[in-house]
Amino acid sequence: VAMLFGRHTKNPIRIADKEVASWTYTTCGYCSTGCAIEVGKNAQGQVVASRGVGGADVNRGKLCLKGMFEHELFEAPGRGSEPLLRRHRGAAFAPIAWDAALDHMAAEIRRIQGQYGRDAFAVVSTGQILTEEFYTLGKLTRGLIGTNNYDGNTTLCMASAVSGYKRSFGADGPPGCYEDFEHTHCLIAWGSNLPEQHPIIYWRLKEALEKRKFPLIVVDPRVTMFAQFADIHLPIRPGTDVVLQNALMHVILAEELEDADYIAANTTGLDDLRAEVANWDPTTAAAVCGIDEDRIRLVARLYAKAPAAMHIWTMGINQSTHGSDGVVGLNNLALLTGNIGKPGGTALSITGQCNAMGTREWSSCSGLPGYRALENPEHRAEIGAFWNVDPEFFPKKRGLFQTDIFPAIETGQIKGLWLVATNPLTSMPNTARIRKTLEQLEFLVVQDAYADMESNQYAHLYLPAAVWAEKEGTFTNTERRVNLVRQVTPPRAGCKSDLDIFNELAKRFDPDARVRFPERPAEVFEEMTQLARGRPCDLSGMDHDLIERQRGIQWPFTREQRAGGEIPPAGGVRLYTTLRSFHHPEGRAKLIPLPFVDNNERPDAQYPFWLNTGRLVEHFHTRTRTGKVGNNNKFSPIPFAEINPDAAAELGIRHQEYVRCVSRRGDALAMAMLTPRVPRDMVFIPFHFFDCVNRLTLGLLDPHSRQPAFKQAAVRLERVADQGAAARLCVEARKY
Ligand SMILES: Nc1nc2c(c(=O)[nH]1)N[C@H]1C(S)=C(S)[C@@H](COP(=O)(O)OP(=O)(O)OC[C@H]3O[C@@H](n4cnc5c(=O)[nH]c(N)nc54)[C@H](O)[C@@H]3O)O[C@H]1N2
Ligand SMILES: Nc1nc2c(c(=O)[nH]1)N[C@H]1C(S)=C(S)[C@@H](COP(=O)(O)OP(=O)(O)OC[C@H]3O[C@@H](n4cnc5c(=O)[nH]c(N)nc54)[C@H](O)[C@@H]3O)O[C@H]1N2
Ligand code: SF4
Ligand SMILES: [Mo]
Repeated sequence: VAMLFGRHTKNPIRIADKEVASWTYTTCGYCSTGCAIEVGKNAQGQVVASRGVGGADVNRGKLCLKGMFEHELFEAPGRGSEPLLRRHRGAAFAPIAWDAALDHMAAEIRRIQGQYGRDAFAVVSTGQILTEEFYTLGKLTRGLIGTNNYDGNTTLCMASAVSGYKRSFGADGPPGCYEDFEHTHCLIAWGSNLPEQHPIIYWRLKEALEKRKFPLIVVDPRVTMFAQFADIHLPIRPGTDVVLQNALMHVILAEELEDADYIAANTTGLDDLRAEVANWDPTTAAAVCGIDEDRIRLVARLYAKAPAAMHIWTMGINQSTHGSDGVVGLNNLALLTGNIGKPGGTALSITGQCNAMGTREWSSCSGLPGYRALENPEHRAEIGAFWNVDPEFFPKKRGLFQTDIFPAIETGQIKGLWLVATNPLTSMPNTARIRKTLEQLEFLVVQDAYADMESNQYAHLYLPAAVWAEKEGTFTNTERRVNLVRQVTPPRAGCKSDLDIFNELAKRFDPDARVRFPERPAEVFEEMTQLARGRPCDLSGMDHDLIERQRGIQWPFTREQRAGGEIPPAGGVRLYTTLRSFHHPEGRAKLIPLPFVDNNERPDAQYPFWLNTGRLVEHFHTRTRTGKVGNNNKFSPIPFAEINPDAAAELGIRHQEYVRCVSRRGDALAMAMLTPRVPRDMVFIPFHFFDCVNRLTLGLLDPHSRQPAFKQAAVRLERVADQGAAARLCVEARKY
């Protein structure tokens, strides 16, 4: 036995000494968990290591495998090193100096706006740059360039959560926090694969569960890692979460399990909600959502009878034609049972990208900074005065969403596009269509840390940006915690920080410097604190140094709190903790009825499988970063499709053979991974790979949030006769 197990020699494993001479505090730039990281440099100034920060409340010293190797991305292959210009479509890129590049860009923006109107130039940004950069881009776009077609990739991601929070509570902003795990008595997780996508939030949950047992219920059509850890797994039929929510509310109201006092004091709309959910008795609902009726009753009782109960959710809810409704449904459930604003009682949207919150709060994408609205004349006047811009220059309502900007390029309404840190040629639904759309642009600028990202194939101008901790500034995480990214190393030679790029461009639109554009991130933050006062996302008590000392501070944290000597996180642990503190009239939240319309593309004889898409723990999005980090990429260097073994047997598809997946939009090759994780009528393909699953997706849009239903489409599977050719296509097509 000793020969078979354990080490064969007594030599201890030695971890190579990285000879770190100094550590710099920063915050992870991948997911929205918001882990505090220290990056180590050796005596020669080389970046050699990352480690979790022990004193940081979020991660308490831990990191997931993306954070652990994050320092490797500074020098990863594919980084840009100089601006590149293509004189005409199809021409090769040629280097161009920064000044000339930015002059050319400003001239092209002016030409397009002059020729076709101000809104013919669109800006699509991201959830992955610093808040100070978002704020500056917003000032440039709203205050100087003046296009209303300005949005972010967050429309692919958090738009439904934003929309749902606004409809229910009157404002955006997740009301809960990770600490709620320590107080809750029942947790329902909807369409979230927490152990893979937010490993450190999952670790916080698991720690809470080890101290005190409470039921964990996971709603997901796949048997994810999270579902495997759950007490109850509800394998819902894709796209029908709203039906399950209505049935849960039906049971709660029928059995009088609601919190009548809370409802009377804090909400409006109970009668209309009651009338709608009356239609959704568990028997009726079970036939639509595929969850056994007794299970529905059991879960409703567990949830409503718990002294404090919470929901968390991610893309299984948001990325749906009922995304916004699904969020409202979770808010309804929480309001009916008085589970908002109390420890362990909340509806906490788990955010996606590291700074998806920062863009919601400060980028002016859908409005004006500090959660202000273009539709509100006072907000326009206030920001106009503060920026020294004529308020009449601002549009009076928000322009196109990101998912409507691309069709507007097709129709010729938009002629120029600036992509900042987003890669739609891989991440949008139906990428063959996106390819044709990008081809139509008169001028496309790609501003990205990596020159080899796919959308750059269609760029006229490429601007190489600094990445992550080559810059300084803040990110806001899922629980509204503002944390600091300190500059660890200067921008790679030839690259500029996004902030510097925005500031340089601002000079070209405002030669007299009428509008102030501070150069240092800390000064930009200081300016933001002035606009934050009195807003829901008030962070006026914060500054960069205090944020670093506290290892992140949750908003709201006001100047008054700081002056009064309150130490963070005194301010913003939870929102809506007091009577009628919502943002709708009278401080009441709205209970909103949710009729269900089944409008997805669904499996049929020709395309018999549901196509489900999502992520893997080792990769981040379109792999511009994790694809280059050996310790991430090695786990899944090529695309694969999870297929149920019974379905595969019927089609004669063997494990690890290549298969062709076909939808009404196109086809894609992937390796078959036979697993009972997916039901017999479903295929799951991660979306990290270029020219793969998003060639197949349909992406019907949610009517409120305009977010695509990335997780519902129909496909068929075909055996591939020539396995060698398929392997070559799959392997060789991957750049990394
Ligand atoms: N490792 C890693 N972590 C990440 C990211 C990454 O790329 N890699 N990206 C970050 C970002 S931007 C985001 S948005 C988050 C996303 O985090 P998650 O939303 O947790 O990840 P996904 O894999 O997209 O989808 C979650 C689950 O939704 C399920 N689902 C599909 N259809 C339905 C449905 O109809 N109903 C329900 N209830 N569930 C359904 C899928 O089966 C899947 O398991 O992750 C963040 N964290
Ligand atoms: N089928 C399917 N498709 C999906 C999803 C799904 O679940 N299924 N999820 C959707 C979701 S939730 C999201 S969030 C999107 C993500 O979609 P994208 O935003 O298109 O994906 P990323 O790969 O994160 O693109 C970010 C880009 O920013 C660059 N970058 C990183 N840091 C910096 C920086 O500091 N400055 C600059 N200028 N560039 C930088 C990266 O190199 C990368 O090219 O994908 C969506 N697409
Ligand atoms: S959990 Fe998210 S924030 Fe934390 S180390 Fe991993 S990727 Fe970074
Ligand atoms: Mo996302």
